[in-house]
Amino acid sequence: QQAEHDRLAQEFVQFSVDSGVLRFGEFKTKAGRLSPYFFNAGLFDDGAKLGRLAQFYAKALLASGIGFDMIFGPAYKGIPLGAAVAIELARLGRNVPFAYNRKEAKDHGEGGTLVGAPLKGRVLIVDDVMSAGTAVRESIAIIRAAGATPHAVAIALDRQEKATEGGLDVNHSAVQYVRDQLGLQVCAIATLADLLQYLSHSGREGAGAHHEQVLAYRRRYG
Ligand code: OMP
Repeated sequence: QQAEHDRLAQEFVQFSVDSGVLRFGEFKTKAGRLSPYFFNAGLFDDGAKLGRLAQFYAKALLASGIGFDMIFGPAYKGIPLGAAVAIELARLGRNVPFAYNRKEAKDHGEGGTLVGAPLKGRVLIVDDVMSAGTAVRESIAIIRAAGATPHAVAIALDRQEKATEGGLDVNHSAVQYVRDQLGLQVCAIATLADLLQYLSHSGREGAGAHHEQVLAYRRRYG
């Protein structure tokens, strides 16, 4: 299972670099950290790339053995991701209900902030990236408020960073917190460790320097 994860993860990192989704440079993260790399899932920006991305999520999910009753895609980026993963899972014979939220409540028509299937049972959150873990906490609150059970999170990239609390870094990773404190299972197509592995092998120009910079970032925030 580990070998299968590693193979899929390396293929996924390569796909992300080729698609311009994973870039190297200087970026500020949501938690205010200055990062030498950034993963912008919005750049999986055509039908073929979205379809391939959904295949990676579906394979990682099936390999993880995580059980769930439905999919929730948090606004905004989780909406197309959740939809694409739901379509791919159905194609593989595992059709599950799908829902997403609006950021702004609608005051006419059907009203409310939730769209799609009613939230119930064990809910799988499909999102793009986890860094400090604040985005996933918002999804968990929405699912609980609807009376359903936040059960697992599927992400493309786990940046394996320290969580924050009240804006301050704490001494456990965001994923550890989500697993141990919030009790959710986490399935990531690739992690920071996979990215480092890729950079240490890649023949790409600048890979050596990027490897050093990402290692330094991990020493500070990992
Ligand atoms: P946390 O809420 O700190 O876990 O950050 C997750 C969010 O940060 C993602 O949903 C993205 O909006 C954004 N993000 C990326 O998309 N890619 C990255 O490489 C890093 C971040 C980030 O800002 O940490």
